Amino acid sequence: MATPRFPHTPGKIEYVTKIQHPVRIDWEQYKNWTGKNAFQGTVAVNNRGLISVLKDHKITNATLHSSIPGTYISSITVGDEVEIEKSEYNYFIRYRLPRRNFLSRARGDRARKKAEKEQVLAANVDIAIIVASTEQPHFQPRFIDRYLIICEHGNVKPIICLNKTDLSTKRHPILSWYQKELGIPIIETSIISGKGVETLRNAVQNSTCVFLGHSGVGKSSLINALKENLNLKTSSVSKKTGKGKHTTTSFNLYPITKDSYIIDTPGIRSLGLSHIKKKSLRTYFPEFVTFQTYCKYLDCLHDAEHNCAVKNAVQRGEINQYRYQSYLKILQELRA
Ligand SMILES: Nc1nc2c(ncn2[C@@H]2O[C@H](COP(=O)(O)OP(=O)(O)O)[C@@H](O)[C@H]2O)c(=O)[nH]1
Ligand SMILES: [Mg+2]
Ligand SMILES: [Zn+2]
Repeated sequence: MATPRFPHTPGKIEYVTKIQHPVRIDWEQYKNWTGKNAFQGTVAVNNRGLISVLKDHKITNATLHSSIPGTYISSITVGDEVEIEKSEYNYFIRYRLPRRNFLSRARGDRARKKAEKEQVLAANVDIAIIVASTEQPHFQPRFIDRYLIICEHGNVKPIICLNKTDLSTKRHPILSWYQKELGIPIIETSIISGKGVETLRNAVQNSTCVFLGHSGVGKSSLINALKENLNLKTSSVSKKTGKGKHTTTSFNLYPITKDSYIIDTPGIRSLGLSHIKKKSLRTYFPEFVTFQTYCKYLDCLHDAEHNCAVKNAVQRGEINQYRYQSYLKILQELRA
C-alpha cells in the first residue's frame, strides 16, 4: 500500500502544524507534486535560511521553496522534520511535518512586534540535559527553575547534570531536593576525571537530547566527551567575570549513535517566560498543590494575598525557600 505523501488531508490551504509558527501550505501548488526526488530529514541547523538537513548521517543544504513565504524561515528550527525536494541545482524544503513537541521561550520586547510571541528553540526533543557547574561559573539555583518550566511547557523530560565536580565538593541543597521531591535525575560529571560520562551516555541513548545551560558550564565539552572526533569548540571561562564566552553561536544537532542525536546550544542569556500567564505559573510548581487548596482565595498568586497557605508553608519550611523565591521572581516578570 502506498504511504500517504502528506501528513494531513489536502484541503485548499492547510496548516501543517497548528501548534507554533504554522508553515502554510497552499495545496493548489501541490496538485502536480509527485514527490519524486523528495526525501525527509531532520534539521541540523537553520543558519538564517540556509538549512542543513540530516538524513542517514549525511548533510544536505537546502533553502525554503519559493512557495513558502520568506517570513517562515524562522519557523524551521533545529530538530524539525522536513521534506526536501531536489531540483536541478538545488534542494528545497517543501514542508515541515507536525512537531511532536518543542522547547520555546518568549521573545524579547524588541522582537515582540512579530506575530509569534514564542520563539521555538528546538523541536522534537525527548530529553533536556540542564547543565550547571559547581564552580566557574558559580552554581545558580534559580536558573534551573526557568529551564524546568520550559521543559514542562514543552513536554520534554529534564535531567540535571552537575558538571565540573572536579573543582568543588560542595553541593547546593536544592539539587537533592529536585531529585527527591520532583524525581528529576541528577548526574554528576567531570570531563577532567571522566566521572559520570558513562551515566550521561546511557541517559541520552536512543533519544534526541538538547543540552541547555549558561555559557561556560561545559555543554560542548560534555558532548565532545560523549562522541569521539566531534571536536566542538569550547572556550575558557573568564577569570575576571567568572562567565563563559559564547563559543557556540547557533543551535546545532549532531548524530551521536544510530538512534541518538544531541543538540548543542549557545548559553541562553535570557530565558523569557512571558508567554506563560501569571495565573498559570503556579501549575509549574507542583509542590504548591497540596497547600494552595487552603489559601483564602481560590486564585491566590501566593504573593501579597492574606491567609496564603503557600506562604505559610514556606515559613514553616515545608516548601523550599529557593523555589518560592524563584516563583516570586518569575511572577514579577509575567503579565496578567
Ligand atoms: N575543570 C573542569 N573544566 C571543565 C569541565 N567541563 C568543561 N570545562 C572547561 O570549561 C570551559 C567551558 O567549556 P565549554 O564546553 O565551552 O562550555 P559551554 O559554553 O557550556 O559549551 C572550557 O575551558 C572547558 O575546558 C569539567 O568537568 N571540569
Ligand atoms: Mg558551547
Ligand atoms: Zn496562596
